[in-house]
Amino acid sequence: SPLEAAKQTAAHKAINKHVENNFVLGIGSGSTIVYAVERLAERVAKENLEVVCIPTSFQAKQLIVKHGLKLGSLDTHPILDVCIDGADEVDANLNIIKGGGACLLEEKIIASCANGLVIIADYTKNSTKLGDQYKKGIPIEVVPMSYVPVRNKIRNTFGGEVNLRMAVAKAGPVITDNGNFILDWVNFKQLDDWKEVNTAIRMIPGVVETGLFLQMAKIVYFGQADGTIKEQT
Ligand code: DER
Repeated sequence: SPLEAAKQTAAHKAINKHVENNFVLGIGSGSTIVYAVERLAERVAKENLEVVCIPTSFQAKQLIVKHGLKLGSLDTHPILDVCIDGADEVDANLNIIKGGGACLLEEKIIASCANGLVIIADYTKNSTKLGDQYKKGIPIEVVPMSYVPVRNKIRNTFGGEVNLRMAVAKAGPVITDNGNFILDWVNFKQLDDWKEVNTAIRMIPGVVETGLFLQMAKIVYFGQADGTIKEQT
């Protein structure tokens, strides 16, 4: 499909351009990253590259192992050369919503340890203001016992609606790789400067992390349906 082709185009571009021998690279989560790991495995085999991959989720770890790539961790590699990851929406100021796959906590930690965060996405993620295109809300990871007061505080302070993310293949709420719940904050007011709101939300006791990756990416590759790539820096 054009969408899958767009994901693959962006993924291959990032791997071809941002991975060098002896690199330590963060591997993101989601569906677009699958194409990136496939291309990485090709390059490692063809060019006999030495790379260590640091996962941002159980899914990423499975991908790394499945493709026979070297698995590392922050214990042995606390500084990464690059982190490559997907996104749910990117605004005109390079503010990004991530967490559609409920992996935002480790994604943000790994991204923060990398010398550069490279985002790969299909054209549907290219937006002007957060919330224009992506309607599933800003994910917020919370400690399970706190989700009701946290939900109420966000709703009362910032407006919109806040929903506990329920699982599909499991009864009850989604449980993240770190044993937490995800709240999705929908119908929020679309802002230009998200820094203040993000900090205020993160200060609420019980909030672990938000899916707002503000000015963290150094470049975004948007794969297009016609096989070309749009870049945003
Ligand atoms: O959950 C996440 O943060 C993922 O990276 C998500 O933002 C991108 O998922 P996709 O590549 O399947 O669209």
